[in-house]
Amino acid sequence: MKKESKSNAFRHPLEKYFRDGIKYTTCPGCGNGIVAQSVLQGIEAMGGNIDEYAFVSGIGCSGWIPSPAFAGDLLHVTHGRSLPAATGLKIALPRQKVVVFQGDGDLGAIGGNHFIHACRRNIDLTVICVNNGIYGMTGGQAAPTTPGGLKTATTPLGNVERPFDVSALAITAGATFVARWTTWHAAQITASFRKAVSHPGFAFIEVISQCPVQYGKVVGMRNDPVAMLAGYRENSIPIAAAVKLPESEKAGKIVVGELLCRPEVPEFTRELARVKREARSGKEGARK
Ligand SMILES: Cc1ncc(C[n+]2csc(CCOP(=O)(O)OP(=O)(O)O)c2C)c(N)n1
Repeated sequence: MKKESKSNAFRHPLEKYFRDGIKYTTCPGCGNGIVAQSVLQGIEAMGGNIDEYAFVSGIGCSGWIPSPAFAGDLLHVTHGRSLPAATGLKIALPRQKVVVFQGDGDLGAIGGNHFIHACRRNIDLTVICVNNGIYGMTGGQAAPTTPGGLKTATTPLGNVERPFDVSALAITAGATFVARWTTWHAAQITASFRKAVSHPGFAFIEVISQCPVQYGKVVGMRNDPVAMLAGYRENSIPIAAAVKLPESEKAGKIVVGELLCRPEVPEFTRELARVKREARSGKEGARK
């Protein structure tokens, strides 16, 4: 980890988690900065030792949240493949806290198959899906999370597909910790992140996040992150209230909160270690 600067000049309290000389790259108003800060606040609150973590990301704007800026171990891999890379890393270094950043396209489209199987295995990873509802980095094409009817670069007449609910998909596929927030809920993201990295299994946090440039352009909020954040505040309902509401009142709303927590389900790398121990102690031979 980097040494703390001795200069008297004002330093951002989280600057120590960034590599020297690297400029953080986002469009103005992008939600990635809020996601980065929320996660680093969680790391700070848990003792601030970034060497305990390994960060993995794929290709897309969200891939630049940890890489190359965070002053910790980083893997920046091909589009959609962060979960296979993170799985290998976790198996090789089971004590490392492995944190994966994925866009909704990276996770739900090209990486969709990897996602459902990582959930099913219940491998101890923390996955943060920055869901901006579009392909941000490549010019605003429709993603599997793009709302029906939306006119995007690839759906000029309106999107005829229905979107994935990525948190519901995570729950159905077998993830054992699932939370959904928006970038309006920075403190709640931090709290969920702390819980997720301590959770013994596949922990998934969906963060609905503003892309003022691409998504903003197609919904009439071009370059207006403040309006997008205000929309998240007005349209969010906590899960405790949402379960009592009829479906008709939830239409167009974002249900936020901790959606699932099942720490009792066996975790993949621990099960793998158990099977290896049993094999070494001769139990495998006994089964033959
Ligand atoms: C194999 C492969 N297919 C397609 C691409 C082009 N590509 C790069 S990023 C991206 C999608 C980005 O969208 P998302 O994952 O939602 O992330 P965002 O940029 O919105 O954060 C695509 C299609 C690629 N780099 N590699």
